[in-house]
Amino acid sequence: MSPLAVVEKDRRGPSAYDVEAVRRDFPILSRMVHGKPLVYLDNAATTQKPQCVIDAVSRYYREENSNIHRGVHYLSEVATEAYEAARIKVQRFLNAPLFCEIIYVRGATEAINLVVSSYGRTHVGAGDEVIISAIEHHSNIVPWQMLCEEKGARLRVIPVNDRGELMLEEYEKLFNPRTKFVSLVHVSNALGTVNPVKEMIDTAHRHGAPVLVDGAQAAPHLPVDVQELDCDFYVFSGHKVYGPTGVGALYGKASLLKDMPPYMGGGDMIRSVSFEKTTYNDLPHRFEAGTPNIAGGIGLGAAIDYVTALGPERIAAHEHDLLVYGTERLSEIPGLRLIGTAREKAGVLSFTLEGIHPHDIGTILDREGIAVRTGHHCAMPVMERFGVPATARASLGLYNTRQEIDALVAGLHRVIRVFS
Ligand code: C6P
Repeated sequence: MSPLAVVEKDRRGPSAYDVEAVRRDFPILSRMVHGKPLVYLDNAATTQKPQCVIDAVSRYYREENSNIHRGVHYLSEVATEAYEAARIKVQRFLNAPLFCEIIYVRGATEAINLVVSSYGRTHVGAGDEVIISAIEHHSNIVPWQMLCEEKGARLRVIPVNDRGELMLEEYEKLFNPRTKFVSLVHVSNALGTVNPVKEMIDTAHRHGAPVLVDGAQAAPHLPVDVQELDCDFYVFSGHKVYGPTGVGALYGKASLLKDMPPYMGGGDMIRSVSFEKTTYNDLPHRFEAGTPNIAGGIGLGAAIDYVTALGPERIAAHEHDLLVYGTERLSEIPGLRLIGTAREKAGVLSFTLEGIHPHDIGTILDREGIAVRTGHHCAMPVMERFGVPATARASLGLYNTRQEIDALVAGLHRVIRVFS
C-alpha cells in the first residue's frame, strides 16, 4: 500500500517532496471541470482522497464487510481488527498516550458536541464561564452557547487583532474563579491563523481550566502532538486529512474521560442492561453507541498511513512555500484585500475583490475549473469582525502546486475583466 509518492521519495532522498508524484496518487486531480483541468483549492472544506484510501474502503466492502465487536465469525473478527488497528494509527498520529483515549466520532462537530454534552453539562453551572475565541468555526461556538443558555453560564470571547491574531493579553484577563473551560481553534478555517495553543493551554491550566483544541484545520497541515500540547481534548475530522467523510476522532485524557457520562445510549456502549439498571462499557466504547462508520474508520487509518509516510513536517513545509508564493502573487492584484495576515499562518488565502461579490468570484473561477469556497465559511463572527459579508477562500493541500496558484491569479484577472 506504499503510495507512489513515497516510492519516489525513497528514490530521490528523504528530503525531496515530489508534488507531481503526490498528485498521481489522487485520481480525481486528473479530471476536467467545464473542459479545463481541475484546480482544487477548497481543501479546508474537504480534501481529495488518495487511491490507497479509496482502495481501503472498497476492499472492506468487497472482502471484509461485517459488523464489529459483535460476531465470533471470521469476517467480524477481520473487520474488528482492521477498525481497531486504525484507532491505534489515530493514537500514533496524535501521539496520544493510550488507545482508549481515542473516540471515533462523525467529525470535529460531533466531537465538540460530545465534550459539551458530557463534560460541559456536568462541570459548567449557573454563573460559570467558558472561554472561546473570536475566530472559532460555528461548531466551536454554537454548542457552548447552547450549554451556557441551558445552564445560565456566560460565554467569554478572546478578541482578535486586525491581522487575525488572538490578543493574548486580553485572553489572560478573561480568567476568574468562575472559568470552567477553554475551547480554542488550532488553525482558523476562515483566516488561516495558527494560534499559539501550547502557550494558551499553559495559561488555562495555570487558572485550573481544561482545554479543548479544535484541530479540524491543523491535523491535515501540521504535526500534532497532544502530549506536548498537554491539551485535555483534541478533535479532528477524517475528511480533511485525506480520509473519508463521516468519521473523525476525539482525543481526551483518560483521567477526564473516565468520569464523563456517556453521550449517547445504545448498543456497544454497555456492559450489562436490565430494566432496573444499565452499566457502561470501558473506554473508548462507552462513547461509541451503535454501529459505527466501520469503512470510514478503516479508510481514515489508510489516510493516516499516507500522510505519515509523506511526513507532516514536509507537508507543512510544502504548503508554507505555496502560502508565501500565493500571498505574494495575490498581493499584486488590484483591489484585492487579504483577510487574515497573521504572522503564523497555514495554507488559507481568504480575500475580497473591490466591488465584486465573492459569490461572483467563485462562479467565474468555477468556469475556469478552479474550485474555491465563497461565503462566511461557517465563521460569521469573523466576517463581522473584518467588516465583510463573505470572502472568497483558496485553501491549500499537500498536492497543490505553484502552477495552480498561477491559474488562480489568471482566473482572478479574468474576474476583474468581466466586471470592468
Ligand atoms: N470547516 C470549511 O469549509 P466537520 O464539518 O465536523 O467536519 O468540521 C467542522 C469544523 C470545525 N472546526 C473548523 C476549524 C472547521 O474548519 C470545520 C469545518 C469547513 O471551513 C466546512 S464548514
